[in-house]
Amino acid sequence: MTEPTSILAALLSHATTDPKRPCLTWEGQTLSYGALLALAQAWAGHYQALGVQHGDRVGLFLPSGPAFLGAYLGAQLAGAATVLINTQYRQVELQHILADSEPRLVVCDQAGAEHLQQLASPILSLKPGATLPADLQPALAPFELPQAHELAILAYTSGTTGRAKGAMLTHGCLAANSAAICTAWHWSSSDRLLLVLPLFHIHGLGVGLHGTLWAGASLDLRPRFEPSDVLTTLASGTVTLFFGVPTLYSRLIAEVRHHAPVHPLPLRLCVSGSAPLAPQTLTAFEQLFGQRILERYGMTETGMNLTNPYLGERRAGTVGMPFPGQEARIVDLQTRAPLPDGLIGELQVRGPHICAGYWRNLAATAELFHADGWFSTGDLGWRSADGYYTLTGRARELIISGGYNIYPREVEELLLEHPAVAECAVFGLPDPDFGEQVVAAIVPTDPLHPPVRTELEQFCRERLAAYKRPRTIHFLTALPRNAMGKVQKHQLRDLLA
Ligand code: MLC
Ligand code: AMP
Repeated sequence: MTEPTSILAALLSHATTDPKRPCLTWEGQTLSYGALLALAQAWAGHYQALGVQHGDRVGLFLPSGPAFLGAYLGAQLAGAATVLINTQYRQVELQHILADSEPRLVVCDQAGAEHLQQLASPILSLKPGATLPADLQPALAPFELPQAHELAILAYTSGTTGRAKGAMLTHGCLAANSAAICTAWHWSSSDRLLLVLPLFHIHGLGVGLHGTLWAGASLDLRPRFEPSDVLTTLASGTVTLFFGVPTLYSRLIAEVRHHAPVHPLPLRLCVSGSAPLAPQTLTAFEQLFGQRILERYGMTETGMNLTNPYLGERRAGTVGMPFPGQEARIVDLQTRAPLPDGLIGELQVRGPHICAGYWRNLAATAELFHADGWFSTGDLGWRSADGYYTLTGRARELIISGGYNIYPREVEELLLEHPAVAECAVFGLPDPDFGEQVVAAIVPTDPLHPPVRTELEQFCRERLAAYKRPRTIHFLTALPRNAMGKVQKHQLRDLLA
């Protein structure tokens, strides 16, 4: 049998051969493969009736749930690409993403509608708890499955300029990544995944949802991460897989330390990614739960790139080796020539999982997507003689807090809009819960009357996702700069750590 060329084709195949097979459990309700396909078809018909055409974009500003799945898969079935929008995004992010992607419409819930109101895009607002629009319209024409080269998702990921770029994920690259993940992790139709991560980022969507649909497996989907609920479910024997960012694992460890004793969890596999997993977390989790977490490495532009082995040594502090069918190498930062094992350089990856470039941004695409197929990740690391990759840092400035990426420049640009801020530098410092936290050093316009911290906090919160606001603010008389005038963030980090 030939492999499906899209996640939709995989869904269609499972829904046709075994329509009653359970696919999704949400708040006590189970949706079968057949029911999920019917939901996607109803959404696709509605989009068609609203004028969504092949090649259009549809924005999704929705929390997890069946409505997300229907709206997402339905848009693709109608021939449109979906623009993923984190529900925490506010003015600054929303304005940019909507102006850049020009969606035909944005699907949201009522909370989301409030934030979208002043923005130009037409919205389709769902009633609370609804999985479909109230005024559902029937389809006008039959649907065709998308082709591999067509755009499935625009996933916005920030850059050094502070302006997020839309990674163009095609149906083919998403399918190739799911196939590789399922092979590497032995994901089969008998698996059941507990998923508490949001669906608007590649971890929850591209790994969790797509892997499930690819394998014909099932998903226990939750609206959010509640440590005690997760532990109860993991201990119940009803799921076989769990995926998390490192913060989830350290919070689970903290949770049981209050409620001993603990028994080994009856799971097949726990996976961590999106941020570095501290070896101490890996060890503590294994001691408490009898599960050695498998750490993997991914990126919005590529999906999953490197993984510790399912069988074989899961080496602490490393992110393993390329997934099947993919390549990786370490290159010199300046010359981009490949480096021998053991030397630190920039990680590049290549394979059918790499996205098609950045939406309407040829310059940024040319900088990172090379003609010979290699993609420069911006992550630094080295390869051991036996093939394991270790990440050591990043070539570009980036703070990862609880698995969310924060580009300092975006926060700096916003702070500088505040009249009381003359200069500022934003950087990351270690945080016991989130791995890293956002810290701002600010030179006030009037040194005798520095701005009130809570006011700055509110200023950020209204304009950017709440997780991006500085947790700690220091007021300084000047920022340390080098001879070229460039702010020395490492000095600030040492000074303020
Ligand atoms: C929430 N808050 C955060 C935060 N998450 N602050 C900093 N960093 C974070 N990650 C803040 C909120 O703004 C709020 O502040 C307060 O914490 C409580 O909010 P909450 O919603 O109740 O938080 P919680 O449920 O505890 O969320 C923590 C979390 C969540 C770890 C579960 O952040 C999360 O789901 N992270 C995963 C993100 C993810 O999926 N990343 C993958 C990207 S893809 P206040 O003050 O407003 O109350 C990728 C590629 C790859 O990276 O390889 O996977
Ligand atoms: P995003 O742009 O949100 O997709 O985040 C991708 C970035 O997350 C990568 O470039 C890495 O810096 C980081 N990342 C993902 N997985 C890991 C991991 N296992 N260890 C360290 N960093 C990771």
